[in-house]
Amino acid sequence: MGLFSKIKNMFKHNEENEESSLNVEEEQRIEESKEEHIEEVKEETKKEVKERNKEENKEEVKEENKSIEKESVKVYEKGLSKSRENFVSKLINLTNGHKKIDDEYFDELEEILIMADIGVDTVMNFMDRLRKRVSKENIEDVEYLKEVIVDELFIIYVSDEIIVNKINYAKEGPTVILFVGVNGVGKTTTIAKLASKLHDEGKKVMMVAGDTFRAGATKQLEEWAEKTNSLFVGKEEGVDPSSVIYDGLVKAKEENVDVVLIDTAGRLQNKTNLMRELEKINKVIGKIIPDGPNETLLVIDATTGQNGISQAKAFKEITNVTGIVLTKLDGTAKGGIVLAIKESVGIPVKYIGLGERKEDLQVFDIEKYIYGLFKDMM
Ligand SMILES: Nc1nc2c(ncn2[C@@H]2O[C@H](COP(=O)(O)OP(=O)(O)OP(=O)(O)O)[C@@H](O)[C@H]2O)c(=O)[nH]1
Ligand SMILES: [Mg+2]
Repeated sequence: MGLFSKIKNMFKHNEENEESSLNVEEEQRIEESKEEHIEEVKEETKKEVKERNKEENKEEVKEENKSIEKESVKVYEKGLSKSRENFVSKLINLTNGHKKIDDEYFDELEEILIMADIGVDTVMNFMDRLRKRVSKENIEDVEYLKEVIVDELFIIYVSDEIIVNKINYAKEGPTVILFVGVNGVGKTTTIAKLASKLHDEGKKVMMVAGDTFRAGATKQLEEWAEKTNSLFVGKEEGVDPSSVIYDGLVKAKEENVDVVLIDTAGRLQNKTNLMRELEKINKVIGKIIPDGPNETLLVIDATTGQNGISQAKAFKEITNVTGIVLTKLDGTAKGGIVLAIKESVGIPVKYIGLGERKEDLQVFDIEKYIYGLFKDMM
């Protein structure tokens, strides 16, 4: 089965589950009432009661996870609607306009992919592979080729690697996540969204205002800390960010914080200065948290297209970026940038921003992404 069909079935299955889960609930209720009856008759030991509670909790968590998962698919669908309308309608027009798969077809397809911000190199690679596959498998049906295209786009992302999009949480002590990126890409709001999610998971969160450069940046973060019930450490404008971070991490250890989110200023005008500053920050973090930072997340604004890719390449040179947060995907019709980042930068996209609400920050999932992008074709 092709990946196209696999993804299609996977999410279809999700929708079907919604109906059938009623029956499961009913069955469960009957089971539970039976159990209650037995309980009346039989005296149970405390241990047995405890065990059952554990099981029930597990079921509750399972149900909760299912609904979070459904919500997440919806966020992807909604957030990628601009890209989907743009990309899929072009792809459908291409299919309708061609009875045969010929050079003209490939040229048009190439243009569509480049316009979707997939990146020239990535597209060239993709076209090579597609042409080979078409000739090897003797593909003549343009309708079927649409599915092959989705399959191949998926393969670009996955290649042979295991995709590590999970945050690397510390086994012990605070997990330190450093946020870097140029002005206005969404660092601070991403920190706020993530803090709020972590708080919902029961984690104790601290925000550290390492952007001491921009007037008002500290105040802005402090307000987010209040709104998200996070601890906050910040100092006045103009002080050395490393000193704020030092104080923050000392306090985080004292207060048994689970996750520390550090905001930074992202001026790229002077690469050497930024590199020195980040080196210093990393050194200070390492002094207090030997494994820290556990993550350095580079925030990129998806609406800036190839410019964002250049930023990723530049930051990769100056510091150890462990993951990318791609914001404002909802604001672009060129959602293909996710694929370009993977191929041309080689750093995993860990989170994507699909809107301004906290729920709109999602762990990046290639299958949901492909589904969000091609739903109307499936
Ligand atoms: N539509 C949309 N807007 C977003 C998303 N992420 C962030 N934004 C908006 O982008 C704007 C800039 O966000 P900030 O978090 O202030 O960016 P920053 O990187 O901290 O900026 P500086 O502190 O100036 O360097 C804000 O208006 C956010 O609401 C997203 O995923 N979708
Ligand atoms: Mg900011």
